Amino acid sequence: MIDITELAGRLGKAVADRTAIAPLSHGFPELDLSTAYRVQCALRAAAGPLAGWKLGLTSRAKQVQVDVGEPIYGFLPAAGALDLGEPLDTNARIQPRCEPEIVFTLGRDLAGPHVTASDVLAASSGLAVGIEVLDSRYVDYRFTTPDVVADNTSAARYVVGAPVSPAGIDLRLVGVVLERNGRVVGTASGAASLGHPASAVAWLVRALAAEDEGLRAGEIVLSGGLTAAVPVGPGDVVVASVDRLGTVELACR
Ligand code: 0L1
Ligand code: MG
Repeated sequence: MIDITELAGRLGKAVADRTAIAPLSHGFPELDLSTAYRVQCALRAAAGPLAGWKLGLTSRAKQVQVDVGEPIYGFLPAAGALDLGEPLDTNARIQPRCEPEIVFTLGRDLAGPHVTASDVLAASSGLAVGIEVLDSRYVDYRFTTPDVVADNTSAARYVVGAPVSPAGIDLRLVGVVLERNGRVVGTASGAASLGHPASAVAWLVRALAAEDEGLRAGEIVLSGGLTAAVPVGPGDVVVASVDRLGTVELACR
């Protein structure tokens, strides 16, 4: 029988030791998706105040990169936020990677099993460009879907730009550019995330509804990496730009 607390403890120890571990599924081949979300839930209970949620693997580029073919979700602890201009300490991480995100801010609560992309847009008070820093606790980012769900979808840190009004922006069509040290390393459009980033958020709300949970006013949602994530190390500077939403820069030390 799987001990949820013990598995959450292994992942927490990997963070504390800054040392990647073997996928949990190697020792526990019976680890399934619902058990993995219970492990993630145990991590959430220990993570302090929540800033919001994140989608993972909503774009083909991301699914191909880690060879996992379905969307997943995780949580964003408030303590994971990087302020604008605050550098990422890569020595505090195991194997950090950065990816560009379209970030929603909820203007009101949103929950329920039938929520649509239109509902998400109507409930959102702002959109912003963000950079998510991933840091898989598994060696070389090799994992099964339950493994990565248990590991809170590789979430580590995130930085979010100033929000703009969603009015009049067709998120499917906005262009996305990811640069590292002045070179373009990824491009996409908003449609890369499940056809529409708001559809990705609607998927999240429906998934949370199955657990009697939902989004709260003021929470943010990272709607899913739009390009493959790029590895970063000391001295790197990553810039994510999204048409109509702006640009965010993250320096690494
Ligand atoms: O936020 C994401 O799309 C990442 C989900 C987990 C897979 C990965 O580590 O790249
Ligand atoms: Mg992401």
